Amino acid sequence: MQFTDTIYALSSGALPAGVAVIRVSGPGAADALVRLCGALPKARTATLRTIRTRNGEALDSGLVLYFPGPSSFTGEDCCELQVHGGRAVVHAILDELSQIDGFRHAEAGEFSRRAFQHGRMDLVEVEGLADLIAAETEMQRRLALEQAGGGNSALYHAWARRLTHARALIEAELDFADEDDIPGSVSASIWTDIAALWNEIDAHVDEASLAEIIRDGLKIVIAGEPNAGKSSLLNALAKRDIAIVTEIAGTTRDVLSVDLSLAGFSVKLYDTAGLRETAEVVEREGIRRAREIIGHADLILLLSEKPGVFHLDEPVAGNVPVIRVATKTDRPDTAWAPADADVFLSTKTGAGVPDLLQKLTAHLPDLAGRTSFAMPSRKRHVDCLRQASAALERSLATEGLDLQAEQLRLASDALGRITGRVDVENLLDVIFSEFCIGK
Ligand SMILES: Nc1nc2c(ncn2[C@@H]2O[C@H](COP(=O)(O)OP(=O)(O)OP(=O)(O)O)[C@@H](O)[C@H]2O)c(=O)[nH]1
Ligand SMILES: [Mg+2]
Repeated sequence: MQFTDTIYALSSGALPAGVAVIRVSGPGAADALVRLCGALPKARTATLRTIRTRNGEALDSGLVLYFPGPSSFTGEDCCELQVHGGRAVVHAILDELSQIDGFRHAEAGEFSRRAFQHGRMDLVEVEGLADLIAAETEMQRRLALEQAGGGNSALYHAWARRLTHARALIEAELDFADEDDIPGSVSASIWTDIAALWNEIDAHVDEASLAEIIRDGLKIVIAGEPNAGKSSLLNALAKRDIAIVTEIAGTTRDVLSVDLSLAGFSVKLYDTAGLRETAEVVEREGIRRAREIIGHADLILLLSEKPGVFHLDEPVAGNVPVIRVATKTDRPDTAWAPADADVFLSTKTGAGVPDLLQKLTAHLPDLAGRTSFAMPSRKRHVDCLRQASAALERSLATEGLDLQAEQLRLASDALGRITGRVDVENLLDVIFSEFCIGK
């Protein structure tokens, strides 16, 4: 695909900044450099130049780079201007670019979209790049980097190649079925591999929940009776006064949440309304919301200020761990025995908070020693992988080579949709709109 217009945008972060990077891509990129900075600099070499208006007035000086297509980020001729990150400097340069015929400001994600359309990145890599830009924790970075660097794509391509091989063998067998000297069932050997592939895809899909925890964070819900000290704990862990704390039982009504980073993982911590029977309308709605979020928790911190009342009426999925937390242990009037709770803490003195953090960390996925982070990180991937898996299952259960081959083709198409080799036009707007301008 050939674009006739040239796009430009500020690709670095908010102004003012030490340096701002303005990116240009399209057929006019080289001409723009000559017009703004004099002769075209050597390809892919940072060169110090004065950037001028067409009347010769200096706007700034900075490093300019020229990346001739097709081996550039977008696959087109590109250039980058690394200038002083002042608002007026950047606006003056963007304004100068806007005066050039065929030039326009880029839309969100448009550089990446051009890269995809010129075959420089596939869809999984594009999504990985969006995640890498958004990554806030170490694990998110590793997950996104694997994907942006082509780790997942390589896996899907390898699977697609195995399917192509299998389909070729079946075609051969169908073509020569009438000839007696062709040994029967050339294709028999492929079904062992298809069964193995089916298992591999299912094992890969099983990792989606891990990827979800890495990407979206582990959901930890603080629950318990009114006044147990739930909001105080949220504030203590967040190290900020997020939730209102009072001595009145029933203070918290809405579900509040805060994002924390714990041992490289993203954690979403929720504070909820204290659970009790009440006729008060607002509090009842708060308790309904609390129950709802408890139902979605990956881990529950059940708080109580006195022994013997760790009680949760809510249905909790069988495998969701519940940590019993004794609160307000600084108060001399309550006697706790070691077996009464899993963690003993006081947000007033800070005692027990490190122990709680340690126990939380123990519930995070163990990724030590893991070398590959190729996991399906989006629902879109999981949906396609499930379709591929279902088609493989049908191929193994179906009688008749041509019907089986048709199922293998469906599996292959489903894999192709993940990377964007197969009909994804309708998806592109959704995927690229996740990007900000300049990416
Ligand atoms: N002594 C002592 N008091 C605490 C501690 N933690 C909380 N409190 C007090 O207990 C009261 C209730 O605290 P909150 O954090 O609002 O309790 P909550 O569980 O969020 O209460 P609801 O939102 O009403 O369900 C407040 O007066 C806090 O100051 C603690 O570690 N020690
Ligand atoms: Mg509260």
